[in-house]
Amino acid sequence: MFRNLTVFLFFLMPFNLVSAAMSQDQDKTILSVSGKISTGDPAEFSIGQLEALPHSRIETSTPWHDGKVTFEGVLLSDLMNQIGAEGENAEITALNDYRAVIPVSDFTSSNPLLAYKVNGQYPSIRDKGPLFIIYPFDDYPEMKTEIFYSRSVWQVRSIVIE
Ligand SMILES: Nc1nc2c(c(=O)[nH]1)N[C@H]1C(S)=C(S)[C@@H](COP(=O)(O)O)O[C@H]1N2
Ligand SMILES: [Mo]
Repeated sequence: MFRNLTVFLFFLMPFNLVSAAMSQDQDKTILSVSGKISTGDPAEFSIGQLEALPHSRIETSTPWHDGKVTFEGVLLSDLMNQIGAEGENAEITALNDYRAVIPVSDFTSSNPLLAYKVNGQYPSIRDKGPLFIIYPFDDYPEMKTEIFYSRSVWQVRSIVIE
């Protein structure tokens, strides 16, 4: 009857453990935003909290994927509005300590997305997840330059508004 062992084990687990196992990743803090923001500092977000913000989608090719890719997430402009960010630059740090500084003006002029889904899936760290900053390269071919590639930070961990 239970072809899938995971499904079978879920039926054996008490309900609270089942919901913990299912929501664990959704509720874990994966992003911290600090600096010149008007909400609690740092503002921390789980995937679930990011999904509660306005949702946007970008379809584009990138130097890191084959063919067109669909990214879903929150526009950095919407995220900045949400936390009342007022600064000149956003310093982005990745899990591997890679850092890039993005002028905040990019957020309204170039519509970069903080993506938590790639082709409908939550990307693992191995697949450059859980958060990937992506620009709509195909809509703005002039952004297909090293400057915007270097701002396309994957495995984003934290943002500091300066
Ligand atoms: N997390 C993370 N994001 C990153 C980088 C990095 O080293 N780590 N390199 C950046 C730079 S400088 C560029 S040009 C591109 C590099 O992509 P490539 O390694 O596929 O050439 O990704 C950007 N995003
Ligand atoms: Mo680069």
